[in-house]
Amino acid sequence: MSSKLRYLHHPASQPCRAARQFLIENDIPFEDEIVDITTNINETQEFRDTYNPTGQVPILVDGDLKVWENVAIGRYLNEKFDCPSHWFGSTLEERTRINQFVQWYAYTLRLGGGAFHWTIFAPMIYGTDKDFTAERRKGYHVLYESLEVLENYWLKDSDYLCGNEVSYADLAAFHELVSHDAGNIIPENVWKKHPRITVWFERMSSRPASKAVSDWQYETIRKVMAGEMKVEFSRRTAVLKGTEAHGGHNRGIPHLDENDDYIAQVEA
Ligand SMILES: N[C@@H](CCC(=O)N[C@@H](CS)C(=O)NCC(=O)O)C(=O)O
Repeated sequence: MSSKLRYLHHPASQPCRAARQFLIENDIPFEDEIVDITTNINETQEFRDTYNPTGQVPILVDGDLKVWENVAIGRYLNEKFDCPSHWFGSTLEERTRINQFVQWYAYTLRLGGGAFHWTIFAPMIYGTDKDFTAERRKGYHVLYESLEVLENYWLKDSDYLCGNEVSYADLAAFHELVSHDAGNIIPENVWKKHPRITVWFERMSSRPASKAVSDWQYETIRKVMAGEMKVEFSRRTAVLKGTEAHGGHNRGIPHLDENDDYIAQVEA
């Protein structure tokens, strides 16, 4: 059996692309394994028991160890391979700023991915006759609030989000915006209102590894939007959990809603 790291991911996934770019940027050898999240394969009990109880990707397998959550994967690799210190910081202050960013991003910019998910993927998952206005509005709300903070705080005085060198924070945020960019989710006038984000995004896009990791997303979403391609989803649950506005999208997954009796079931 190979002792190489296995990286389970899907190229449409923002967190998967972030950690994959980290592997590539640092020349870390790994085996790519695509998990087809257009199906329910990752929701099976077997997948959850073997890899990740949440059923999500990315997942890094290193021997018996399974690491999930993209930032935890980045941190693990950073320590294991003693990567250059700009990725996760060298001083206490630098490390803290990066920690602060990745915690902030997880419940803001990341959930703003709902603007993309409910615009581009949801009609292919649930059908084009369904109305996702509420989900899209929620996604846009979180996304636009996050863009304000990126522009006026994280990028206020520096070329990168956590200083003047690239860090893991930039990879995590960049791949959120790659999806929005590929799906034309952010209108031109909104980009224009955020000049620092625009320049930073171009700077990040010019990295060779950014291109290698994002090409699939740009090409696939371009074809989908041009009507040249339809991604066949055989699953009927959301892929970006936590961005729903109504219950019922995530059958099998606890989702709190006025019609949901999950708490009652647990308490019984
Ligand atoms: N907090 C996780 C989120 C990972 C995540 O959202 N993965 C999505 C793809 S973007 C996924 O696996 N969705 C499939 C599913 O939930 O069934 C991380 O940052 O790694």
